Amino acid sequence: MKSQKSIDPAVLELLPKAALDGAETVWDRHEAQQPQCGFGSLGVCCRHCVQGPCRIDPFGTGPKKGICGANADTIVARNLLRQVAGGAAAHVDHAYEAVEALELAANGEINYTITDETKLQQIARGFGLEISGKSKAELALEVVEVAYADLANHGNKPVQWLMANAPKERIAVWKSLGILPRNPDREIREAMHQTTMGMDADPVNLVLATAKQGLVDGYSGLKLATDMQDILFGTPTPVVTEANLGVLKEDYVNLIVHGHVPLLSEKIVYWAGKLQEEAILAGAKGILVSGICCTGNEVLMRKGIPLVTNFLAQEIAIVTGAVDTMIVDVQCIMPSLTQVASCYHTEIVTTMPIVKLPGATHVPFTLESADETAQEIVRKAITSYGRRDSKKIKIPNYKRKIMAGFSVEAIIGALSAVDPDQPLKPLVDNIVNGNILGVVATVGCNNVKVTQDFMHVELVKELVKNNVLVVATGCSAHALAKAGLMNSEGTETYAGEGLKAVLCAIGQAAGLGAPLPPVLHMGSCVDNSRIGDLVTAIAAYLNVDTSLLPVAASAPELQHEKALSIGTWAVTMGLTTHLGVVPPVLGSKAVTELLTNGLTDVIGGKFYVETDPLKAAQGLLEDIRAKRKKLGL
Ligand code: BF8
Ligand code: SF4
Repeated sequence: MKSQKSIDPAVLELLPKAALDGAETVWDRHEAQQPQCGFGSLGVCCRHCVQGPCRIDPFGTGPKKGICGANADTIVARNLLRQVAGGAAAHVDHAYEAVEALELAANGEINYTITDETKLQQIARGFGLEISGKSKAELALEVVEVAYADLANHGNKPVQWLMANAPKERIAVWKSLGILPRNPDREIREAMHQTTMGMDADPVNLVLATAKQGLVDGYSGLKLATDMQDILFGTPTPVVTEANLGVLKEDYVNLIVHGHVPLLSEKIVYWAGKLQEEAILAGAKGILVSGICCTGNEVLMRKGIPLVTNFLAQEIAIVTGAVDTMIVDVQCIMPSLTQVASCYHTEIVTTMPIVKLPGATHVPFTLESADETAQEIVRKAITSYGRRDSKKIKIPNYKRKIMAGFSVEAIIGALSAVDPDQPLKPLVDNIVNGNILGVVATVGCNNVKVTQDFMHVELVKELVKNNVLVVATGCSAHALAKAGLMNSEGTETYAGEGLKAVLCAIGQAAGLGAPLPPVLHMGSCVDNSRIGDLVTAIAAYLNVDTSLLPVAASAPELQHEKALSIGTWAVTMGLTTHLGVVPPVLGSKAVTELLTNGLTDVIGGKFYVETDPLKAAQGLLEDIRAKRKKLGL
């Protein structure tokens, strides 16, 4: 399977066209990079000072120390800490922008509304804020103040977003390990400091600092971002749409939103709706907005916008020749997009001051000018439609129906139809009676080192066959959507008998007239916080520590630093966390041992690396069965 580029038939159909059109893809560049550097792959290369670069010879008789004396353990652990801090920085920065947006919206300074007052109140209550007698705006400003207080915390008080939301048993564990984060910005700065030349050389201390970054990511990144975005744009409820390149329509203006932040894409969706007439005047049947990567997930979850494709096929979307404009915000945007676009009529529009691509059109996005910017971009797409070359258009006829929008609130809503007083009871009862063996969250990316979507899909098919309920986010969710695992037919085809019975019963009770899908789409990568909330709620309901639950996580095809930080957070939550791609740590036996075993006694969770999907499924099933046994199930 390794030699095949993708299991996605739409991608396979377009790859020869890319070659014909002269569009170089990620797979071409991956091939040109072979063989990739062994030192880098093992994590034993250091460039943290200008005496370097230094590299450790992991097998032979070459150097075992860098020029300063740092050994493989130090170098590997330092590199990992920097990567995880990099991922956390991306998520905290994302969250920060959402906090600012809520503040400006509450002050009436921008044209964004506070959509979900119930969520706002629920979050405010979590901080012990008084609700009664306050307007939405007043309460929002108080919540914003709490968020800013975390980001401006000068003392040693732990991050409030964590203290109010994390399970208390977990907080006790993190406190005893001395890894409770204080101010997210300070912790990220500290990680940079701790890993610079002449600092920490102790792999245990460095790995614990990495765990702390996981908590920064989980609570000041993921959780904070999701909370702010739900207040502003609404908490998702079930939606039905379609996924894969076949959602593009030849006779429509195709505008793709790509990136991560919904602040602009929400406005694009709104204005695309308003400006349909202009598209019709330009000769199209209308405007179709569709999404790639996590901003695609954001507008899917809240607005039912179809998914085009996931990370690895972002270039391939352009190869259809039918994409008029692709607008990007932040993260996971391949710099190659403009080169691919230059083979077609497609215009790439960058919007953020920290993401500019040579060859793209830059339309600066600010919250204050969001409506004008969105209109300008939609009109650009309409103009771009007029430049199409019909001979170059080929839209593969592959798409799958999907049901998404499974926020925790939506899941509880569906379960309430079975038991309104104790909504979690039907879920927990079915875990106890074995209809549901356990729950696995599959998250994260595509990675060109793996046949696109293969790990996600094969792993998950095996899990659901064995009655594991799967929840998914990010590009994993895209992969499973494209493979037909996010609709009722997927339940009929793939779910084991016990799981099927539960999904049918809940689907009927909730009035869907069909079973719930075997994989529940819980959103973007920052929405991994929703999975954290679900796990926290189940643990609280049962009054046990999260590390005891028959729950695991998996990033089958991870590529991004963000996926490493999310995975680290999952481990700190006490979960066994599978990685389907080997992270660059094997150059240190000590660090590898700490991550996959040594820390388990103290933290409860561990990384589990397995590159074969069926073996990985067996490993996760064993882990879940062992946890069930411990609970007496
Ligand atoms: O934040 S899963 S490739 S798109 S990093 Fe990127 Fe990975 Fe996709 Fe979403 Ni998450
Ligand atoms: Fe080499 Fe040490 Fe400098 Fe790293 S910090 S580049 S190991 S001298």
